[in-house]
Amino acid sequence: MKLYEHPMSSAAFKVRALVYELGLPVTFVTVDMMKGEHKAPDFLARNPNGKVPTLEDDGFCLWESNAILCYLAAKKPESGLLPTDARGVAQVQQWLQWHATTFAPSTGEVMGETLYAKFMGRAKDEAKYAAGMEKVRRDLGVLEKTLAGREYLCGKLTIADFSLVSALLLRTPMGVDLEPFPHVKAWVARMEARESVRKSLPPL
Ligand SMILES: N[C@@H](CCC(=O)N[C@@H](CS)C(=O)NCC(=O)O)C(=O)O
Repeated sequence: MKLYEHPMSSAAFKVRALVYELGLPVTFVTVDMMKGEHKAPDFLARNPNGKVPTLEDDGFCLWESNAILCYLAAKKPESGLLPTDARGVAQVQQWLQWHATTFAPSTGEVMGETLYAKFMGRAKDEAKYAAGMEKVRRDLGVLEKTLAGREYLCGKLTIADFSLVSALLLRTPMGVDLEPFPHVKAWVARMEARESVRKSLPPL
């Protein structure tokens, strides 16, 4: 299997971490986004969105990081990272969809006005940053309530934890303070203590 990715992509990070966690035979291929490799015809043939991460497994191409997490975890059912009982699988899906529809967009707004603005050499839009940060705090409140009294989002470790924690890895340059959210802070520390996660952290 090949994973087309980029070291600074939080969407790619979670897939790298799961690959290490499961010990799967996956070759990482860095896509040079500065050179526009993700918009080249050969890449678009694998993923018409022109985005990383994209997985290729013996001619089968898959995109959307959360779908890739499901695919990889399904290859190792004994890991328990993707439950198979009705409630377990639905709960994991709940968090994956909340990530895609809610948490990734709000953290993305904050990332856009900090790291990406800096990277693109443009000024930070303070109003957009403040609006994004308000949404991030709202979402951290949801995670805080969930993680009170449990170690992982679904009780035990699942791919949902890998997916959601990815949005908080660059929290320092994003200016996100976890002090008011002690349960979230402890969960992030728990995830970052895993070798698979440490090996995948963005090079900052
Ligand atoms: N929802 C997608 C998001 C993928 C995504 O936005 N990837 C970014 C890097 S983090 C990208 O490739 N951006 C290039 C572009 O939009 O042109 C996922 O979870 O895989």
